[in-house]
Amino acid sequence: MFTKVTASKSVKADSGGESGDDSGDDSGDSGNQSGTQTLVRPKAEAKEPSFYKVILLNDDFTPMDFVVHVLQKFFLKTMDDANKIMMQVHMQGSGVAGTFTHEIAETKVYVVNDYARKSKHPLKCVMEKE
Ligand code: TYC
Repeated sequence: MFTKVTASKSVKADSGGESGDDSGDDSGDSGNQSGTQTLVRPKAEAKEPSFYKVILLNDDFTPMDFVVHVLQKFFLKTMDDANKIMMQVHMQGSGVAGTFTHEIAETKVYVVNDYARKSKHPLKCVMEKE
């Protein structure tokens, strides 16, 4: 992919009346009668997004049912998958609820922590680069 850059040699903004390079100039320096030059430079390639794990942390007080409910409500897990993830967190201390781009992971962390806090449970959710 290339970007067209027009660089003016003079301070004059427009010599008037000319649109496009119809000067018949095949010299290769891309010059024309208006004193402008068209430079072509490679455009920066689009970067692939990084992914982030959204992780639930264990605690001693949040009810298991609430964690299962959170996994279904915010991570669209089936009852079966939600139970497996909840038990993984309960037994191992943490577990992955899902993997997302940075902005989505940040939003999931925010809404889950906010929901837990408003429900008066200490459940915590964090994100970690994959
Ligand atoms: N350990 C909690 C209990 O025994 C259950 C629990 C599971 C809490 C997962 C948080 O992310 C969590 N009630």
